[in-house]
Amino acid sequence: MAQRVLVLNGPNLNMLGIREPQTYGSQTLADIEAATIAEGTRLGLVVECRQSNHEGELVTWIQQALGSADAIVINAGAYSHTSLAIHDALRAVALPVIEVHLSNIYAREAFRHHSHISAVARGVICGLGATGYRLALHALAETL
Ligand code: CA2
Repeated sequence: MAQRVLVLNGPNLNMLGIREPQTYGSQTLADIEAATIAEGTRLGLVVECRQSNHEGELVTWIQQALGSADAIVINAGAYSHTSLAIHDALRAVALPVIEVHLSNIYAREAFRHHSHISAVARGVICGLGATGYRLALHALAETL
């Protein structure tokens, strides 16, 4: 049976392609999601993409992934640096997680250098723009 991957994007990522193209690129979130789903299809994965500006909603979706997804790709946006709740939810469901950031968080402000997601992630991809989501699917396709 095809492996199912839940791709989660956190706060403000719905603004992609509208503001700050120098930092986050010119593609919209819809563009990135379509390319990610298409790559998943090529790899034999069923990909579902969701975005929320709300920490609790992301936590709920992570909990619901138990039984409905085989792996999670997550760009939790600024919650990566602040959210123990998302860390705890990812730890609780114990699914393979790949953390993605569009920008290179280590080349930016010091407050972006630590992510609470990384400790519960199988791998972390940052600084490669939208390509990072597709690379995350390749990593999962090889290991799931
Ligand atoms: O590089 C990433 O993917 C980030 O997760 C993006 C977050 C940031 O807080 C993290 O440190 C790194 C911010 C997402 C904001 O997205 C925007 C997109 C367009 C315009 C404004 C914000």
